[in-house]
Amino acid sequence: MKKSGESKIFLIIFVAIIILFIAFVLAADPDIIDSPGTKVGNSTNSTVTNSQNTTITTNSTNTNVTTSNNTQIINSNNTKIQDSNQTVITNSTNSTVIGSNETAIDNSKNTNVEDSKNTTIGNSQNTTVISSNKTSVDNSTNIRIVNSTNTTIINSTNIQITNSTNITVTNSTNITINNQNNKNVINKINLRIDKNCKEFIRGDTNADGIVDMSDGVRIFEYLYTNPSVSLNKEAADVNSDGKIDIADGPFLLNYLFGRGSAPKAPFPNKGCP
Ligand SMILES: [Ca+2]
Ligand SMILES: [Ca+2]
Repeated sequence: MKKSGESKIFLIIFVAIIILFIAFVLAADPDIIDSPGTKVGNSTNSTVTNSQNTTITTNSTNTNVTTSNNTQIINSNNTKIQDSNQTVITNSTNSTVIGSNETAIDNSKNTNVEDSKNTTIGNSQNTTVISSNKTSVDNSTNIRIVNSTNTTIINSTNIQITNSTNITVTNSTNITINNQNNKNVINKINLRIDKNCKEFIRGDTNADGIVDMSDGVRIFEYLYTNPSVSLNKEAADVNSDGKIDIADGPFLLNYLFGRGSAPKAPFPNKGCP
């Protein structure tokens, strides 16, 4: 009798272990395929495929979403969204969005968007957008836009834009734009446009950092007595008409004596034209 009782206990423990194991596997690795309206919370390694209206919530990590619509990712880490539509990512870190349409990212960190279109990023940090079209960034910091078109940036700081076209920047600071086309920059502050130019101050023809009489004299010297004298030729086009000639020296002197208008940018601070 004793032996039979022990066997029963062992059997119950064995079955309990199997049930716990199955429960653990289901909880740890939910696979959601072709399933509408699924909610997943506190999970790891979830895969969502061909599904609609999926919500991944609260403290989930390593979630993969592929070819799905209307997915919400909240308070999650390491989420990958691919070939999906209408994805919302909120309060999350380390999210990657590839080949997707209509992605909204809010209050998140370390987000990468690639080959995607119609992406909206708000209140976020450390965002990279590559080869994407129609990206809007609002109230965010540390943004990199590369090889992208139709990007709008508002109220943001620390922005690098490279090889991108059709950019509108409004009320933003610390922006670096490299090799861009069709830029449209409004209310710019601390804007630096790098076209491989050496920064200069218009009028500072001897490049000593100060615009004064000696710069006017240097123009006359270059034009009339010593053409080999050191002269910053971009700075010497003081009236910005595209050439250095008899008009530039008097233009500068008139300004210095308070009789004429100031040179056009870059002036009085260093910059590129
Ligand atoms: Ca000077
Ligand atoms: Ca000129």
